[in-house]
Amino acid sequence: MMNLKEQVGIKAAEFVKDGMTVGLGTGSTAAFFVAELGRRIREENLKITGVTTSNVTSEQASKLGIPLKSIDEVDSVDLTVDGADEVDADLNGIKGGGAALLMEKIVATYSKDYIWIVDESKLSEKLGSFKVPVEVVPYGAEQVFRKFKKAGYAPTWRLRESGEKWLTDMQHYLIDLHIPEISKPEQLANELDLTVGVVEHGLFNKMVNKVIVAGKDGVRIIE
Ligand code: ABF
Repeated sequence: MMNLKEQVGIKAAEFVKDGMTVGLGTGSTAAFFVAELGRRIREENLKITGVTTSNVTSEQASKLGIPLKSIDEVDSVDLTVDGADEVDADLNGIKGGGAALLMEKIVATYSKDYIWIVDESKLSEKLGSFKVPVEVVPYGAEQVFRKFKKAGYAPTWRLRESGEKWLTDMQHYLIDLHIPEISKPEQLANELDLTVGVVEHGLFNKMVNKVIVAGKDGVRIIE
């Protein structure tokens, strides 16, 4: 019996057609999607161009023989498939648990079709069970941290095992916000967008076209 993440990864690959430019997401669920594309390239001679959302995914795709281009080398992306950390009833989501939110949001922005693949544990009525990652430039990051603390967002630094601050692929820090219930994700997103020093954040509001969910009753698509 395939695990839930593998089920949705394989299901999402059914939406990939020959000749597509495909955004390859990051995380353990997206890894099953990328693996299935690798299988189809090997066994069905699928012809696609991949656009990566992280160094980790680039490594996996290269090992699988998926041809890669950067987002700036393609006109646009036909379909991006990615994981998510939490999805609410309006299909707003939180991403960035895998520290790849900036490149993921860039690729998603230039994608004609955008699919998330999740197991049902990621679904919530309202966002807030998962922290909101905020990507900040190192210079002034401490000031931003204090601003979030004053706002009551219970910020924490994303740290490496060594205890050093995590550096993203784009060489920024991550501050995680712990806000138990986010009833107005678009209002919070606007506030973060206007905070000087913030590069991007993990609130992906009104971006995704469909969410493929695997649960105990099988796989379903929410649109
Ligand atoms: C990535 O997928 C991240 O944005 C998100 O945090 C992660 C979810 O990871 P997983 O599929 O391993 O739960 O896109």
